[in-house]
Formats: sequence, C-alpha cells, structure tokens
Amino acid sequence: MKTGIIGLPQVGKTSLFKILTRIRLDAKAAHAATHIGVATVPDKRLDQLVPLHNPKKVTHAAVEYVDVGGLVKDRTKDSAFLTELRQVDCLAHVVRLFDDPARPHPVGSLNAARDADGVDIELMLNDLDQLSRRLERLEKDLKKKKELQLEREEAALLKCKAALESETPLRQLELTPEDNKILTGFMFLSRKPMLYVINLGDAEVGEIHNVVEKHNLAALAAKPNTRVVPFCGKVEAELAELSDEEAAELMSGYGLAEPGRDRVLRATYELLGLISFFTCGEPEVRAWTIERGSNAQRAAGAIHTDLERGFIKAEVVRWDRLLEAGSLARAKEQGHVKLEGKEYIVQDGDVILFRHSG
Ligand SMILES: Nc1nc2c(ncn2[C@@H]2O[C@H](COP(=O)(O)OP(=O)(O)OP(=O)(O)O)[C@@H](O)[C@H]2O)c(=O)[nH]1
Ligand SMILES: [Mg+2]
Repeated sequence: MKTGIIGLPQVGKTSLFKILTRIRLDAKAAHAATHIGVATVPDKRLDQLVPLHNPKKVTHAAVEYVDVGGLVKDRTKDSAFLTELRQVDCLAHVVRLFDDPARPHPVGSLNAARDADGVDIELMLNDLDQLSRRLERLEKDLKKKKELQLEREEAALLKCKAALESETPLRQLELTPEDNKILTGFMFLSRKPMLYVINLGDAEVGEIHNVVEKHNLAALAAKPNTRVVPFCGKVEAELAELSDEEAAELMSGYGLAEPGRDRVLRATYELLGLISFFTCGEPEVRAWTIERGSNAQRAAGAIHTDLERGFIKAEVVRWDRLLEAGSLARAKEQGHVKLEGKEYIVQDGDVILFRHSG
C-alpha cells in the first residue's frame, strides 16, 4: 500500500517524507522530482510484548510513501506524473501554515481551507476530464448495442460526474460495492482517501489541539475518507535528530504527548483501512499488516501462502490479555486463548499462533 505526498510547491513535502521514512537526502537528492521510501509504524502494543519473549528480532509494520514533488499549475496534465499519482492508494496533502518570509507561500497568504480546496479542485478536474472521455465512448458504444455491463458502468460514471460537477470529491460519495468495483480500474484521484497534513509554524505547536477549529477545518475533517492531522515540520525535524530522552524532554516542553510523526503514520494506516496482528516467539516478535475485516485464513496468507493453504486453526489472544498473563501458557490457563477457525475475523491487536499442515 502506497501513500502519495502531494501539495503546492515549498510547503514541506520532502521534509515530511524525510521525517516519516527517516531517509537522509543530501541537498542534491532532495531536489530530485520523486522519492520513494518505507516508514515503520510505531506500535506501543508490540513494544510492550517484546520483553515477554526476549526475541532475536523485532519487526514493526511498515507503509510506503512517495513524494511526488510540487503540484505546480497543469502538472496533473503531465501523463508520467499522472500515472505515478494514480498508482497510489491514499494521498497525503501537505498544507502550509508556517510563515517564512524567505520562501513566500506560492499564493501569498496562509489559508489552509483554501489550499485544501484548491488542490482538491485540481484532482476533481482531472477526474472529470478522464470520466467525460470514457462517457463519450460508452454512449457511442451503447448506441450501437445495448449491453447490461456497459449500462451499469455508465450509471456509475454519471453518479460520479454529478458529484464532481458540484465540487464533491469522489472519496465523499457513498457507492454500492458494485459501483466501487466498476470504478476501481479508473484510479480516480479524488476518490483516494485523503490525509491533510497541516504544517504549522513552530509558534503554533503549543496549540496543536485547536488547529482544526482555529483554521476552519472542522467541516473538512468530518468528511468521509478524510483525516486532518496537525504537524509541525520544524519541530519534527529537530526531534528526529535527538536521542529518545532528549526528544521526550523537548516534547514535554512543547506540551506534545507524542511526535507528530506517529500521528501521521497512524492516520495513514487507518485511512488505508489497515490493522495489525502480532506473532510472538523467540526468533521474532512481529506486526503483520492486513485489511480490516480479513479472516484468519487471509491473515495467515500475509505471513506465507503455505500457511494460508495449510491453515487448520488459529490460537488467538488479545495483546493486552497476553501482556497481563505474562506468557501464552498462563493466558491459556486463564482461558484467554481462543481456538478459532478460518472464518474468524481478525481484530486489531490480536496475537495469533497458526496451526497448519504441510
Ligand atoms: N519554518 C519552516 N520551514 C519549513 C517547514 N517545513 C519545510 N520548511 C522549509 O521550507 C523549504 C521547503 O521545504 P521542502 O520540504 O523542500 O518543501 P517541498 O514541498 O518538498 O518543496 P518542493 O518540492 O520544492 O515543492 C525548506 O527550506 C524547508 O527547510 C516548517 O515546518 N517550518
Ligand atoms: Mg520537495
């Protein structure tokens, strides 16, 4: 699963990319158009399970980010850029609220709601263009021959067209599973879940909890498939250079409960509809990523296809119950370990031991 970092020029996209992935880019590399990297998702649950097992290795979940560079005017008309952007599963739009006289905001003033809408309009215009071309084709084909599948496609596209013409991004539409299936192949930009990363000036870092109200983003934050996460690029860049203790001290000075990096990573994970389950043993304590709603057999497949094929049963215990019990054996004695079949829907934070054949 890939998340594309987008936004106007000079808003802090590459800075965010570096903070999330912890990849160091020298000045020359930082100017390149695109960067791709993987970020490990922090998980306190997993960290707490580690001392119970004393494992050789600990592996956190990971998500991939692509920094596609600035959305300068008409860039979405560039076909290579567009192809790259269509491939991502989710968008992270960096909106600039920090002031820097040396690098003025491309529009001049700072207005998060305006920038959020402006970029959305660009995405929507692009979708409308793509959709209209397909509709034209469909109408011609349907004149020649009526076909149920084509009529369904036309109906789904007309729904989208009506939304786009009233400036509603497709991510906000409620669609039937059948419509969703038809639309998947189009990879519409405004249909991708959207994370607005509000890049604050360091003077505002103490007010991080008021940002949504203060900058008129509450309505936006309440939309479906949308999240708003305040973030302070400058402070986060400082935190990245510090030891854990020093970082904790700096954060408490700013009144921050956790790094913004963690909030952005978690929000991305949630927007993508992902959850984690854990496997615990002496060789490795590890978080695995699956889509919310996956059953136990699918979850086994995240580890290995052999495990999915040879699935017999899953021993499942909630992470906090295991932590309380102190060991799997004791959790079993206490009746917290359940033996589940392949249709069991895996829950976020389950610790699973798969029994399999072959
Ligand atoms: N004060 C302040 N400056 C920042 C912040 N984030 C980034 N900058 C500065 O703004 C400039 C642009 O940052 P980048 O991260 O390169 O921005 P970008 O969006 O990737 O820029 P382009 O790729 O050129 O569109 C750099 O000089 C950063 O040091 C921030 O949160 N606060
Ligand atoms: Mg950049």
